[in-house]
Amino acid sequence: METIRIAVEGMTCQGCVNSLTRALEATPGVQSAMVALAPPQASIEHDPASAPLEVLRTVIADAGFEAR
Ligand SMILES: [Cu+2]
Repeated sequence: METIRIAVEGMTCQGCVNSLTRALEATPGVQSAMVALAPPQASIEHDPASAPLEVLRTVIADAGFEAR
């Protein structure tokens, strides 16, 4: 497992934080996700082989946010 930190744009409230956390943690290869509003970012513990950065970016985009 590796931990990656991704800046996320578009989150405005705790509901955004919760929905993105759920989306990330439902992703195969993601062990855990810690999402924060200030600063807006996600710290994701993942297996880079099964959940590479491109996949994480797609999950964030599908949840309605934008990975920076
Ligand atoms: Cu929100």
